[in-house]
Amino acid sequence: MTRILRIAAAQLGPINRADSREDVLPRLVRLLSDAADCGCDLAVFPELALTPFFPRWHMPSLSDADDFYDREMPSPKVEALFETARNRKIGFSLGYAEIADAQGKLRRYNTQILVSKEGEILSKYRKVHLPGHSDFKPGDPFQNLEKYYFEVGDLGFPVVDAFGGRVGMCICNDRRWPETYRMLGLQGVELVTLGYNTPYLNPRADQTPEQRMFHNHLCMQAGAYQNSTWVVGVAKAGMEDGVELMSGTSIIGPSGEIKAQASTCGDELVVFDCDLDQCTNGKTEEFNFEKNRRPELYGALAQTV
Ligand code: CDV
Repeated sequence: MTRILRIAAAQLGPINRADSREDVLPRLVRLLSDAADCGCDLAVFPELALTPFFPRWHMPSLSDADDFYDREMPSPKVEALFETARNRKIGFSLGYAEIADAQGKLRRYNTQILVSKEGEILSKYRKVHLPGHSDFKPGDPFQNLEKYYFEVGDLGFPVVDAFGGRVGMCICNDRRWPETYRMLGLQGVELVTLGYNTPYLNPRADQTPEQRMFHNHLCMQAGAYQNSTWVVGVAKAGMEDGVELMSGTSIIGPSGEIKAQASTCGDELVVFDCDLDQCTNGKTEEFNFEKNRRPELYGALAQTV
């Protein structure tokens, strides 16, 4: 039996602050439905796919941002997406801002879920590598307040048996850290679903847009190759409330090569038939962890910041 998964990277164009949830959800439903029309098994949406990238704004109280978060999933506002998955028999991976009630204490996470073709949540990941700062930076053209709005994820790096393979998730800045992919790779991951919101401008570094796009692909391609896994990296792109977010949505094979890539900065599906069996050679030969990794010499990796 072949293990070919037809995957849609479901890139979103900008979601502006003036866009209500009622404006946004039909765009996701349309993409999911179009992906089902293309015969896809799974559609991958970006990070914070239901809202603008609100960490760019400072709000004096965390609760001022509550409308950007979901407390339950599916919430009534998102139910139509789950219904489409069930009706059209297509899975999806979705990023959103989560408020969890942990024994009376509210905790906020940047979260991604994996949903089956039956509309069941199969796995949840909470972003570990939160970039930016927790304090307002008045001199910056926009903020990057992820450390203010979110806590570090507490679910580790789960990998589950799903869609005929081993599936893991990570979110945006996680893609720049080799530890992310290795944590997934050590669990035999064959498909990483990954959403991002990445501005072309980095207010804290002198980097050209070309360098920014190069780094975007470099880290995902390296992660794919070194762990012999498919990586589906999906942007929220375009000019969102005055900040230009990069596109570059791509489906990357276990060889590290980009197999398919977006051509716009708007809502767009990038579809590719991902053969999960192509992960096997790299895992058994060039990157055979059992034979070639030397964890006894890697102590500093887990002991040093
Ligand atoms: N959402 C993100 O995590 N974005 C970061 C930017 C802000 C540096 C990224 O790594 O793309």
